[in-house]
Amino acid sequence: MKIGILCYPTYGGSGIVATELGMSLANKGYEVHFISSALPARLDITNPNIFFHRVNVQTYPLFQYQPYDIALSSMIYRVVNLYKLDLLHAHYAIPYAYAAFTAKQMLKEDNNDIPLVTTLHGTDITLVGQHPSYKHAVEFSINQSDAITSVSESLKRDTLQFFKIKKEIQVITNFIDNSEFDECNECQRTQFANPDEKILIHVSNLRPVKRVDEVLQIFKNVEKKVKSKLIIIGEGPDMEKVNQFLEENPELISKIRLLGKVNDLYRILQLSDVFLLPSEQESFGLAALEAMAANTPVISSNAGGIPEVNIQGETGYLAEIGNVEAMSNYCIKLLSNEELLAKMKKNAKDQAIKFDLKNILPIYEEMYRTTIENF
Ligand code: GMT
Repeated sequence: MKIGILCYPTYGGSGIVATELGMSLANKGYEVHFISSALPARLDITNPNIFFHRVNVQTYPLFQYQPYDIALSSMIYRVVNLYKLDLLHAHYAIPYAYAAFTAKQMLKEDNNDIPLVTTLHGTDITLVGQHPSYKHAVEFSINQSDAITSVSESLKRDTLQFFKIKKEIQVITNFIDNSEFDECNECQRTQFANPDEKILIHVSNLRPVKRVDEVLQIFKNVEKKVKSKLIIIGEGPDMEKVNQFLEENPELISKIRLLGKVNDLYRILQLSDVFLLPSEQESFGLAALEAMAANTPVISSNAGGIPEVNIQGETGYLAEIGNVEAMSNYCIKLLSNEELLAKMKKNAKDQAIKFDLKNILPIYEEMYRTTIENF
């Protein structure tokens, strides 16, 4: 089977899921074509079954906004024709499902239409997609897809609540490849903390929805009771809030490490004792699942799909969005009790194993097969 994957190339969760899915399919012998504005961050282009097609946007001074979506649909049309693809898989309605619909119209002119699967990841539904500038186009392109999947039950409910969807939405949860988290003998905790200190970690693109100010406040509360360090991984607009916090709390400067974007994320997660995710919105929380796969329990808000991943009192603790005090207290409770921490680390790993790639990949393959059969 030849599959075209349309995705964002960034470190964001949707790009990671699309890339990991495509690479796993390629390893099983599928021919996988990535169409994106840049090489996806984790894509192994040396795999002979993987192809990458960069969307080529012509910049022209006449245009205030360069027409990316037109270039994208033209590229989809060309790749389907040239490589005789069997199926397109769009990760995000905006702009991927929308551009794929346009490409399909062009392909129909050549009697070469192709089935389209759209996977909803969250921001296109719960945040950007609801804006009147996009809403109708998002709803339209979801309805024009031949199959629709959502990464959590919560996101499916939100989609049905906010849009008039005429087709069944299949929940196929995000996944993790636990084999990438094998025992890390070279992990050096001492690089980040003294032996008597605990390590808290937060990983995100530091958008306002991630509430990094609460991460910092939780750490400030915890640090008063438990000797600890905080690692923040990622870059984004709220880095300014981090810098402001450090200015206001200079005594914490030596206790907070800002690592930016890192390549060895999994290794650093394996050194950590607790992952903080106080998000305001999270369709799934892939970052939490990655932490659990690294044996790291999660203290989070109960936003969106997080409770489907992080189980209260088992793999970590959850509190209402914005309840910094509760999240801080849970953190102190967990980090002050070695027995509890060890138990939760094990539970977190067991939960990650339930979401293993081995269990989820066959569901995607079956969905592709039935979508093509019913087309
Ligand atoms: O929120 C992010 O960090 C990025 C965002 C994206 O668009 O890639 O992530 C969304 O998709 C991920 C993969 O399905 C989910 O794990 C995240 O929860 C979801 N983010 C939101 O819903 C805010």
